Amino acid sequence: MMNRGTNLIWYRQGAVNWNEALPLGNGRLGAMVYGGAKHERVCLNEDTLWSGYPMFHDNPEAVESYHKARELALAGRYAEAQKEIEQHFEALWSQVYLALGEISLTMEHVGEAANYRRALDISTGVHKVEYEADGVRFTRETFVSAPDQALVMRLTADRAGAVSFTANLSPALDARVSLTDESASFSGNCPTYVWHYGDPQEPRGKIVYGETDAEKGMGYYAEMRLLAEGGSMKRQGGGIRLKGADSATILFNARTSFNGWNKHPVLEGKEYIEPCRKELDAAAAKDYAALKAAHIADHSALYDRVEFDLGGGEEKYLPTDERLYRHENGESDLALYALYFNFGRYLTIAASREGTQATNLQGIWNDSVMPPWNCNYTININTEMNYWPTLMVNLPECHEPLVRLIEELSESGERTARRFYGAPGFVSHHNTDIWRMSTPVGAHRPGSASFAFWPMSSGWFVRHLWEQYEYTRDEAFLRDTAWPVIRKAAAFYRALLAEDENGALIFAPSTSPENCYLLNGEWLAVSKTTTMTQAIILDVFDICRQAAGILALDDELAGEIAALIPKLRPFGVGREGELLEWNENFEEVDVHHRHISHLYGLHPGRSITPDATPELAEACRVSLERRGDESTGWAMGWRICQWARLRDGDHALRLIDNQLRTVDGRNPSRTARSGGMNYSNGGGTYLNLFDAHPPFQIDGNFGACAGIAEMLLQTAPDGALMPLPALPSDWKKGHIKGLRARNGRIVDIEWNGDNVKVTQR
Ligand code: FUC
Repeated sequence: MMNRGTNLIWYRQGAVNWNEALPLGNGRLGAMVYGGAKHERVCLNEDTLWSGYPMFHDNPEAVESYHKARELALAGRYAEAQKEIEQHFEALWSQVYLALGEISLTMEHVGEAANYRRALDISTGVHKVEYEADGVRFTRETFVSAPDQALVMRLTADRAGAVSFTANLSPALDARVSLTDESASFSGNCPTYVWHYGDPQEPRGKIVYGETDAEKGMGYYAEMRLLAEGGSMKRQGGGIRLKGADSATILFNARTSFNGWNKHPVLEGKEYIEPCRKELDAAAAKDYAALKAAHIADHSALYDRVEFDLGGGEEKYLPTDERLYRHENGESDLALYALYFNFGRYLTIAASREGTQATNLQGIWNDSVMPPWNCNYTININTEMNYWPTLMVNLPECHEPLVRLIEELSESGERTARRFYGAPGFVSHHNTDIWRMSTPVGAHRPGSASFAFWPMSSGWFVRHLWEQYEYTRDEAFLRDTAWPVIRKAAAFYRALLAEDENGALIFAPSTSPENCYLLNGEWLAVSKTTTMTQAIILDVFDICRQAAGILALDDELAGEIAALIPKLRPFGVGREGELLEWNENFEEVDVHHRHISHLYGLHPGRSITPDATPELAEACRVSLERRGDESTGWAMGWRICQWARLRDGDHALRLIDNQLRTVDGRNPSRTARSGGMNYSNGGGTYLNLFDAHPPFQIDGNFGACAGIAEMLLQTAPDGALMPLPALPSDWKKGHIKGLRARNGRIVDIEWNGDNVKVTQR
């Protein structure tokens, strides 16, 4: 029997805004369901709907500029190094992930709805609305099916002939719309480029559509079909009116011309209109019960792998918004932690399936054509965080979209290594998109080096390939997929290492993502090196060494790289005992900064542990204390993981509690959608359990999910299990079943006070 308290998200009212709607998805198609009784609204997405086409933002000045900046940084002339980078090294911005459109339904019942409820069962991926109106009981079930590649909505009533509504399908972009008595569709091409509000070149924002085929963006086609038992259907106005049916089914599908990261979506685009229609034909040929059964079987095969229970009382049956409000007022709800953890697993299954695109800043759910931060892949933390729980919660197949992104980036990034650094191997910076942009953004924008000059994501991604191996012990994967990328990433850093004043090896210049220090009253980001840079390079070299050993490779480069490890500049400790963030003990602009990049070695890296390097672990603790427990959504998610690695369960729980504070989305100044972005404190959770940066950003959901898994199970470097390494004192009794350990085994843990039972499968 499904545990409602840990698997059901439900409300006594419909969503009043997007952050109250509930997400459905099959990895490719995404839907946000509002569930209103009289008015239903479903915002739609397709995960390949991006602006632009393959472009390489070249900068012919870059190599020379990089070497100038390097000399300046090595000489301690940081302000000049930063200016050099911002004026001559950087290039253009990434493309944008776009909203597709929406389905809206207006019901014809006239009376007020009574006994209303809407619920998403995350164990089945089925959303259900139920209410009474005009003396009739109505139900509306929605899911997005992976086996049948369609959104399916079923409307029923307990009185014959009572289902009457008008359905509309509307596009978010400029599109051609067409309508029959049973179906509505639209098609078009995505913009070539979207200028964001506030961009120095187009401050008011601008959407540019191409004229010629070569300039046009992604082709797309979307179609909604209505099927009804009884009644009559007819197009009317811009929609389809269904009158007097016993029940009805709505099917929706969309496809684009996307044909790979390096293929022009029009000149070399894939067929998409016919395939989309054919998939709908096939779905329409099945009855609703068969569609639903196939969907649930597919979803639960992934979801049921893990089970988490902390007990809890009757409060777990309350509506989700009431539970959140109670919880932030200090009332106990242990099952809420399990629900929030399960929601992270649910979002992974709904947004990242084999063959689909990796999850972006909003997963796959976005209702804007000018979304915050382009709704792109921000790869200086956010995309990585999206995938932190995936392997731990035993969803290795859901990691595939990220692995593919990394492989493709390692191809596009070869050109960037060559054209921007004159170096071998590959490199990527802090943003990417569906076209696998690997160049630095920010051109000519003062201050941009703090985020744009960051050639380290290629190194961070090596860790993801390595972890895929650690958790699955798949040597063929390590050899055929991971190794070539690991080697190329290592080759890039190796070629560019410099010596610091003590002869230790560093990568210069460097930044610590998005953070700044004060020097002579000036905010600066660029310095000689940073702790994160060194930690990532150490990680890459160490993984390279280990992988070459496991694969028994006789590889000259791997041998040279292993020999460089002891020469890398070690981590430093600052005046207050904190882990040093830059190469010097600079005065920080913001001690509470959201990024905790310098702690990379503690998490997600493994070079700092309380056992092997207790002094450094202690320095990380001081750093975390100084940064504080208040931050943006994702930044609290990262802190949960860090505290778990420090084995302080009570502190980790304090961060989870902070992250579960509501940002209810009704107050625009706290909501910060589309326009303002909150860069400091104020993060939390929307009423639909989405993470609030604010605005909505999905990484925090995954960071917290991973943090909870880290609190319950870690694996020591020698492969030994560490059950319950950071168990909060409030979690007295419970079980977690089905997590994966780094030795590739499945682990069940049950505990009751000091009594702990661990089983490996
Ligand atoms: C990073 C963060 C911001 C935000 C953005 C999308 O740059 O510093 O907080 O999450 O990505």
